[in-house]
Amino acid sequence: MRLYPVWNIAHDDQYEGLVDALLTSRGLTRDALKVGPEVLHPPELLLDMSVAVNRLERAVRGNEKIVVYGDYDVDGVCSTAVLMDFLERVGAECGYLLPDRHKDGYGLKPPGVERAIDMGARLIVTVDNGISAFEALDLAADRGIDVIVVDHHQQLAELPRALAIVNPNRRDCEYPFKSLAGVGVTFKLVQALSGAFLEGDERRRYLNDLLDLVALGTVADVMPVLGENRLFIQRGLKIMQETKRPGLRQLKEIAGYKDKPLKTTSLGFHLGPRINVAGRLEIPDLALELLRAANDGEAAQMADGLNKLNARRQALQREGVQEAESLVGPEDLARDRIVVVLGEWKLGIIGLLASKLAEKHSRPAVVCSEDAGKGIYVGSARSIPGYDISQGISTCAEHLVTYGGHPAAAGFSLEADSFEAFRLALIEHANTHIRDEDMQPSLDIDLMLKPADLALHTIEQLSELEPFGNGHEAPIFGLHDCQVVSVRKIGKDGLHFKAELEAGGRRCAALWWNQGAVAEVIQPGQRLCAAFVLEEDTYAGDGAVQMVIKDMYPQENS
Ligand SMILES: [Mn+2]
Repeated sequence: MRLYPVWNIAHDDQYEGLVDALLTSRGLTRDALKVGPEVLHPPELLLDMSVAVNRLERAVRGNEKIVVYGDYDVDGVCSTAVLMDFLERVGAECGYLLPDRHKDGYGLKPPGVERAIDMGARLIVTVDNGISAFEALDLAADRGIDVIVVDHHQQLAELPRALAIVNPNRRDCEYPFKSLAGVGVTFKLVQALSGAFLEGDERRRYLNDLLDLVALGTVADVMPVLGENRLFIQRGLKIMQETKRPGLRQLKEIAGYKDKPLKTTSLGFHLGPRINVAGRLEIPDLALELLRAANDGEAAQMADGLNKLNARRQALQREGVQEAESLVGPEDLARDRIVVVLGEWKLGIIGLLASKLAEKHSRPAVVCSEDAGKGIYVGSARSIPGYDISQGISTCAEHLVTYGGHPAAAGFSLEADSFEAFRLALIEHANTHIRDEDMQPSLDIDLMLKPADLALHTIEQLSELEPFGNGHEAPIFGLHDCQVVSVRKIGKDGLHFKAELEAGGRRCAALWWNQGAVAEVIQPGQRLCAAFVLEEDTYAGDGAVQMVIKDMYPQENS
């Protein structure tokens, strides 16, 4: 039944105050978790901000056409929505373009510049992309079009040619918080620019009301829930609860949040995927149109369309995982420390397939698919802690056409003829750089809980630390000596595991999603070690709490 052979317990000793012990083991202070306006840095600390603001103000006042060029993922769509919202609000001549993942690929390219020029652009603003758009930006400069880059991706060796590059991650930018999403940087631009058009309470309210979009993009881009992002997410969740945007209202409703409070995870797992799916299977414009919808009637139709598309994505993903899985044999797993498969999948889901394979086999996974009819393969890779997949892939650069990414996730493209050489080179690299222990699934546990804290007061204390999310997850606790009182399966076909456990004289319900079979091998009276997240048991009510099990094993020597 044990899923993780290794439990990394950050705090294994007795503790006095639960919250203090948690903060210490995370290397955080109460100050670091503040969400007041004092955590915001002046937008002017971003290099080139004043150049960008002045040029945009001139364009708005002079009725010059501004074209916003975004991206096809949630962050890119939300960034575009935020800037368009402001430009329209102040009466600018403006329009937007989003790339089609299947036709255009990622980022602004020369044909994108041509399209903007065809729309009459005098000024292009790239949001959530642009830092590596060398060729496109050279073309724009040659054609006399100004470009403002608003991005958060790492710069490559050089900076592209642009009028202004607003990006906390350009090497010469000293902005103190580097983990803004694209939509976070876009918000900072609007914050600075709004000073020229709005004032006082009106400006403050306007900026505040943008935070629903900022929160959605930030969480979906898996940015840490720390620093400025904490404020964006905490405020953004509140704004979204009562959002004025028909699109977000309908999206919430179709995702099951009509009367249910939103959490960070709601954005990441329920709202985000329904926005993302537009660019994965069709075009991202469908998602942007939803966010920009003017009334509930049209928004409801659009949300319904995206919801259906998302169901199709889930089905495609299920089939894809099975098919990819069938290409991985036991002999491959015995020999190779990385999974590399080639098939015919929609490009929008290969990253999702790579994630599933990496998770299942506890090793990096690379999924390649042919870019229909072009003789080019496109690949997406996901890694495990301890192996930098982006670096691994770049050592195989001689076989590749394009590549880029982060230690945990990367993408690339190559000629069909180069695939076998690339595959062997990458496996060779992985086999020499991944250690046995890197492939052992491990679970990070914050601390060993006192049985007395198996209670509602713990949940109340933890609420002080919210919002949780990437970089600051809901705490996982460990507990020894849990005696099984009763055990059963619940849900359709007995899918889930449910038990009543007793520790230190306290009884507590335990629920383990998708692990119903474990109920067959556990008997009342047995003692267990459990790792779990503590939640309020809203089903039982009356202040009861429930352990949502992450892992568990029988305790033998006690
Ligand atoms: Mn982004």
